[in-house]
Amino acid sequence: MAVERTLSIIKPDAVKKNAIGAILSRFEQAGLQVIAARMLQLSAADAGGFYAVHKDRPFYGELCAFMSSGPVLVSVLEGEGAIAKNRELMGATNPKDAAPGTIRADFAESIDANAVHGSDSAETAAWEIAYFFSKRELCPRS
Ligand code: RTP
Ligand code: MG
Repeated sequence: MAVERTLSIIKPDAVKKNAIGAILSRFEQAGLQVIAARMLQLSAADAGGFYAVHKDRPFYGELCAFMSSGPVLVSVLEGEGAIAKNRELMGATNPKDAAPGTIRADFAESIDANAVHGSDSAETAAWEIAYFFSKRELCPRS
């Protein structure tokens, strides 16, 4: 399987719960490496740009308000099949549907406050990584 990179966000609800370390540990235990990370407070415009793909969806306004409601941790995860592996670790979008042992099953409150974001394709991952990080901020091990 190819080595990939994916963009992860630990969302405001999980940051408020002090779960950053617990969530990053799950990525590392699954063989993914954190090759970039930054804590930041998104503005509503930052969140709106990031989730522009959803701009016509009914939940867009709430999503942008939630994502800018408190600090987040954005990171880049690298590893074999990183995009699908991260989505698997995250679990379903709605925590009610998330498999036991997934991050959303264990840390998410609701479909809105669902603890984590992960890129959904290689194309999206490249765009999302560039939204937050410059090339020189990516620190692969080799
Ligand atoms: P994410 O982009 O945050 O990783 O989540 P996802 O791929 O699992 O879900 P996506 O369809 O991309 O939706 C982005 C975020 O919007 C909120 N959402 N609300 N009320 C609703 O029906 C609804 N659907 C989606 C969720 O917080 C989701 O994570
Ligand atoms: Mg998505």
